[in-house]
Amino acid sequence: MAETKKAKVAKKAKAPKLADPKEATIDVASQQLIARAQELGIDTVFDRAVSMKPCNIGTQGTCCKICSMGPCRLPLPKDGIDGDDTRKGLCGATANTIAARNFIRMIAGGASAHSDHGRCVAEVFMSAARKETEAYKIKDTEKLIAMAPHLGVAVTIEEDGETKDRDIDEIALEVAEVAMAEWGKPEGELLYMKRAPEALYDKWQKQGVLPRNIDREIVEIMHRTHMGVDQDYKNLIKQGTRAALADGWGGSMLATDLQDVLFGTPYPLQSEANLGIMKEDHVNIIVHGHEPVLSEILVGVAQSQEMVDYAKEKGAKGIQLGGICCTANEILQRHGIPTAATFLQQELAIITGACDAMVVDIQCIMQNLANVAKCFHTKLITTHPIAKMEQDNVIHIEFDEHHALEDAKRIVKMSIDNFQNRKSDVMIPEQKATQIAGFGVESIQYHLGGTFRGTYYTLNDNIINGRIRGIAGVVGCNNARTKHNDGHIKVVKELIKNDVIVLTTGCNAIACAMEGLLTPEAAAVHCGPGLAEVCEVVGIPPVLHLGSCVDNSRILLAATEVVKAGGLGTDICDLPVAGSAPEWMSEKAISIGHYFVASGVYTVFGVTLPTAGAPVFHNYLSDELEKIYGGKWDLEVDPIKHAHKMIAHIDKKRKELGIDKARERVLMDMADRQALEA
Ligand code: BF8
Repeated sequence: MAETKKAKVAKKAKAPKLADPKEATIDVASQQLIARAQELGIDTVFDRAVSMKPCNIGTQGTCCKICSMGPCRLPLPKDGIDGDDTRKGLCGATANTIAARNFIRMIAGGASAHSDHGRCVAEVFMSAARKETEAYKIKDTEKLIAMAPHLGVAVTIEEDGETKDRDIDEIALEVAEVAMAEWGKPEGELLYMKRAPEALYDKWQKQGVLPRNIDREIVEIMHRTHMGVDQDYKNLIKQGTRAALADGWGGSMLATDLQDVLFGTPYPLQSEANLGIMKEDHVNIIVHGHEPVLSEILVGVAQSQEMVDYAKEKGAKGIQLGGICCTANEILQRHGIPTAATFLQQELAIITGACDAMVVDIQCIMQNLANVAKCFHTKLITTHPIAKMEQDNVIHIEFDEHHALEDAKRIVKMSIDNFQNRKSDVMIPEQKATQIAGFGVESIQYHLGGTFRGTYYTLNDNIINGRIRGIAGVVGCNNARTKHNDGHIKVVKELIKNDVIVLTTGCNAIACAMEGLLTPEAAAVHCGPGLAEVCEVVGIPPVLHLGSCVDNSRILLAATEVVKAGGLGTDICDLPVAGSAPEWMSEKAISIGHYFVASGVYTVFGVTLPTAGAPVFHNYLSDELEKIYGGKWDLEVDPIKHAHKMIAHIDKKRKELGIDKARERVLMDMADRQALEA
């Protein structure tokens, strides 16, 4: 019988729209697994991005839902605004007020995520300093001694007219106490703000944006954006600036430093990246999230002979650990544990059918993991008291630093026991790439510092002579509204092709690793002649992996070191540098973007910015903030134009510094040189 029109319509309505794998991602491994998921009838974020469209008003930043008279929606009129902007909510809130409130609430979300992560590390640090736990010990005393003075903690004492080194345990305890106080001290300002170049610190002081403590600035955002409080977009963003600075130069920087002291400061090492790192004949344990406090212990336990033997007893050849998101970056940079996936590939790791356990902590964890895990044998284990899931197949093993080893052993054993329960065929893609990771402020100094001066002298010299045109910080997430990794890779390749060295963190770093850009060999293939020469001489990749998203603080400090080394101005905003997040999606990215801008960096985002519905506020974020801090926000969706906006800014700064001519000379060919010599 012929299908009726009604039945046809109903059938069409029911059939979910599916993503075209080749349109969804540039990564072949991901394309294969998206297709596999579709064959198995399992939806992934790529399919959901096709079937659910984003709200047009929300993306403009002009939907106000902070009270129950709304949501008040203030989209831009189709023909734009001619004359006065008369749009207002029920209370009279303008589009600028609404967009600014939403924007700084995103900063509050992002800053609190980074900073609460930092607090958790500080608590573990405190336990280690008090010797309350066997699992954690102060590992890097050199870094402890380097960070202590920035917190006002003395590393020497005067005794009998002599200067003596203080006891390291005493220093650790005092550092722990002072650091913990940074979250909630009743008066003063964040101590790390003085680590910035003096000119920048003075600017912040003059503007009145020095954060008082980390928590207060976030709470004040929630207060100011409550119904009927702050109704001036300039004043609102000023508070956003305080909170963002409290993130970058506070919570995140403390997280990075304390993690380095506890777990070791990263130095370059070799590893691999992409889903091809999983092994069919091994127990695959994937750790995912952000805080390294559990994953650090898991690494040790999974590599212990006891557990490897146990895995062999159960029929596996060994244990393969892999990471997703920033937990991946943390254990990669300190232990060389391979990276399995970026943010958007998390469901795909389970779709391989070979993921025996996925252990998650906090941030960037999709709730749909539980639904995908249900279709396979995968044990999905949540470990953090603030991050549970409602689905009943999720196991919660709450991790506590006081019984860290027992928790880690339980998790690893459970994963091994699950190896024999694999139900379906395993499909692990072949793709994986070699990566060199583990760079930081200290190792850049080692590789690109002066032999005698021990500073960033050689890096500066190469910038001044034009071999390196400038420095870009390219960071941030994936976003399912744009082709996975496409923006990341195009932006980075265009930058290095134009002799701009790239510092990377977060999911951009993972994308670059998957593309093979984190190897010294990539320089000869992808870089302009100046950068290629430097990379070859020094033996570094043109894209330096600086770690997780809290490690964006390493970029701030690297920029500060460049200022200190001299010859390139007196402030971060004088440097030929630019920032970028080509595929951002999280509130943390907005907080990071804003602390970069307020630290003097021209910062370009891809995809979208939630300010389009309030052009006056948007312009304030770019042009007006530049007048105050020297940094500005920008949006550019096209990756090549995006990179060229950054390069244009770098060239503008070179010109202001009077070093633009040097670069022209460097790029002269042999004939030009001979003509010059003649
Ligand atoms: O903190 S880059 S998707 S993993 S938020 Fe998340 Fe974004 Fe990845 Fe690291 Ni950062």
